[in-house]
Amino acid sequence: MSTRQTIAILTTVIIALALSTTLGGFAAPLVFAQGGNNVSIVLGASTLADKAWSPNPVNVKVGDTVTWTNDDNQAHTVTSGKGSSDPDLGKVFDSSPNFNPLLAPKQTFQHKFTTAGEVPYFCQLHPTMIGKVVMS
Ligand SMILES: [Cu+2]
Repeated sequence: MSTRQTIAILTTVIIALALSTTLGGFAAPLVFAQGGNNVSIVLGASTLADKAWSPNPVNVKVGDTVTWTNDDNQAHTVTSGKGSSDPDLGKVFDSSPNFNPLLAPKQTFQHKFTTAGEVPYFCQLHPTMIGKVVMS
């Protein structure tokens, strides 16, 4: 093998390593962002109306999973629908069918969204806590 060939091979290897490192560096935040559809139920949520959820609305891609975490110090529900009298209450998702189990502090609830569109949701215990998931 000539010195020139050796240098060419080494250069290729170095470029490949540099690329994989760069791509790896990009891939990590992308994966994090994809899994980052997290919604916090904020402290004092019961009186905060549409500020009870953060972020609100939450924008996701079809196929994404949203994780709600109860960061408040009292129980809540994460229930699709526009309110207690909505005939579609809980049809898309409901952390707490018939209020059981309630989403206690520190607990999480997850739902995977499979169709584009908007889904309003609220808390059955505090129906003024209103939120929205927007899927694109
Ligand atoms: Cu609540």
